[in-house]
Amino acid sequence: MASSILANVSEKAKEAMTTEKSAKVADLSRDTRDIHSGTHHITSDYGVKQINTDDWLTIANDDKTGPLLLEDPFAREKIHRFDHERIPERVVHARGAGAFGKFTLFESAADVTSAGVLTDTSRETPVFLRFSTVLGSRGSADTVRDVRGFAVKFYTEEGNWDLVGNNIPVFFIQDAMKFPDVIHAGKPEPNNEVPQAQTAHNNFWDFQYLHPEATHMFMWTQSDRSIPRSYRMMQGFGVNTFTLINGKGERSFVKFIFTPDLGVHSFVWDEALKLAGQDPDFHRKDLWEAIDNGAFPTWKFGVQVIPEAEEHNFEFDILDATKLWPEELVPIRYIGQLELNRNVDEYFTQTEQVAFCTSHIVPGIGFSDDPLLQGRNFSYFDTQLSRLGINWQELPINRPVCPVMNHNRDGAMRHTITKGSVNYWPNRFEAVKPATVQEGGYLDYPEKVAGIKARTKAPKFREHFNQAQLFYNSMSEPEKHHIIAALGFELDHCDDPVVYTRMCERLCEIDLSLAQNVAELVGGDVPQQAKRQNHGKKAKGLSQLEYMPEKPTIATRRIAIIIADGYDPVAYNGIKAAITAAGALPFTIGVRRNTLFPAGESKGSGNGVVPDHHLEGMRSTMFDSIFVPGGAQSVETLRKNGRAVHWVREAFGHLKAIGAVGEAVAFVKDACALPGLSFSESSDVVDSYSVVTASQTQPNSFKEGIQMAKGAKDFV
Ligand code: HDE
Repeated sequence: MASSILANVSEKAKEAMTTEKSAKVADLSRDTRDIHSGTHHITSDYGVKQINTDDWLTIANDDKTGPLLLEDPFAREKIHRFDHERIPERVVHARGAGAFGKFTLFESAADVTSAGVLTDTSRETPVFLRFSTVLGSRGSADTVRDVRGFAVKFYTEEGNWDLVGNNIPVFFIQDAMKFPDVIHAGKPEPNNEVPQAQTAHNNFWDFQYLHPEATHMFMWTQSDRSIPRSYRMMQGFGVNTFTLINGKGERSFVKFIFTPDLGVHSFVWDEALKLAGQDPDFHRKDLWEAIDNGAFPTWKFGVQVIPEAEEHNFEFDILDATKLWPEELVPIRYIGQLELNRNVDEYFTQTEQVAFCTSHIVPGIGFSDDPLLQGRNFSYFDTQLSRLGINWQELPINRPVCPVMNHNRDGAMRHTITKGSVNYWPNRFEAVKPATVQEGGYLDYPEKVAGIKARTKAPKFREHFNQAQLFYNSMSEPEKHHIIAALGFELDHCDDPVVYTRMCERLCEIDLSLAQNVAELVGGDVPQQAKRQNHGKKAKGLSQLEYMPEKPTIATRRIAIIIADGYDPVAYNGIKAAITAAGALPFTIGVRRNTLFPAGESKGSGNGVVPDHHLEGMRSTMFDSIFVPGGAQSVETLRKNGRAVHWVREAFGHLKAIGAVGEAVAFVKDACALPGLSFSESSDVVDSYSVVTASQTQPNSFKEGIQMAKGAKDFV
């Protein structure tokens, strides 16, 4: 890792991590052992010290190795433990990355809820957040096109509140009963288990067509939202409609939203595709490194609230999870902040064993009759039983930080020892009794329910296209292009004409030019007429261009500086200082990882730089931007190096900011030259939301560094 300003922060961060313990981290320390503290000997699980853990007990002769003895308890234990290391992976969201953090409030929401976590501004509530992809197996790649999970466990003083959200505000289906179908259709096909972690196949798109309610959501998944640059740069949405109940017993409907302070940013598709092979752990590492470096990611936490009396005032049903609540109609009220500030100590016991349940709510928060939520409330507890067993809530990562006491008992692997002679209520000792509401007991909202038992939904659930149009209309031009290209890619992978032809017809219900463009690309019938008039309306907050950080920043971005022997040391040191001063991460990429020497110096001079990586070890895709310092000899070497040229050209193709000084300016121009495209035209092409150009964002500190670099007037 390159040295950077963050290296200093890192020490502070690490100190904070060890000294400042949240209630949850303190709680976990009861079950934590540290292999680095003190001197330990290897023991068996039953505590006996072992003298040899490499050789199975055998009957040996001087010149002959004999059969192994089954009697060897150490060898058997080691193998048994290994044989059973795996537990079933999650049926969806199998691949994930998690971290600890805290939730704080800057405004009380006491007018709408009595929940302590949403009203007490003096509290710091510990949280654990697990990000995930949905479709891939545990070993699949991070950067695939997919929805991302955003599951937050709030360890509140009144019990655990699990807000199990996604980075997209709506869902494919309206009723939980269809969940197995949508997931089966998206997962690998059953005959050959192909493809892995992809929606680009016949079954997925077959399902999308046959379920018009999925239309709005698939437009989101075909947008840049489903290829985020980082877990730190995406929004989180509770998706379902929950309720809030205030101290006066009044109920409102609510949606929960997290918006990242770093802004919402995405890859371009070609980057995401390549990274899936070049660095399948890209997002996992990105999160880990940021936290480890003290660059703690933060999100603003907001609520959209609709008073109970206004439930039916909208043209959509507010309990339909395929619809969002446009901000123009229901503004977001940001009331809190979520910060991630501590990496896990062990992946399995924390990130893998963490288990969320939408049914876990605390006083002041309730469910609604959203049919997707109601089904989820059943499903999550159920899935933990097969993944972790009935006592899953006792696992250190899952147990609450407030007292837990009840008459639930036994079950496989029960851990808690409860003393006393009764395990039922009521009992003659009045031991362990229900709480009153005043004592903090959960009061179910007395909702009046009446109706006919039937498999049906309210009429507004039958409209599926208005918000798909709203979403498409609200995109900027580049975002629209990306959606067309994404649909073009996905449907190109469908070889059944029924699937792609029908899908082109479906697109015609959203927008004629969208349908025409995609149909041209994938070989569908190019429609001449819209099947449904586009209403032309737009809404706030849907285009991710609206989520640039308040103060544009390149902090935590990865910038590669490419050099060979004979590089210009002034330019090199200048740009490195500038990048560091802006809080970004400079990585020196050399033609080799052995020391490289600046202009005028050679081996033995004692000067030079040891690159972090060499050109073959990394790819431009792993960096947000690249910079090439001058130095005649260095630039000449790079010109002759196909990989170096490819780095520059590829970064240019991904619309990244490319910097160069001195001799390197001509090299960069030549490497990027495309027939028919002059450099001055192309230099204006900046994917402003996937890459923030350094010069735009930190003029002062950046300029200072640049001024140190020779040839600043030629800076590209
Ligand atoms: Fe999930 N979902 N889901 N889901 N979901 C699971 O629970 C389910 C839905 C989400 O990091 C499972 O513990 C049903 C919407 C996340 O551990 C399972 C329905 C949203 C995670 C399950 C949905 C989500 C899960 C699998 C349709 C966004 C990962 C493992 C009604 C709001 C949590 C597990 C983690 C995981 C069921 C739809 C988000 C099987 C039945 C909508 C982030 O219980």
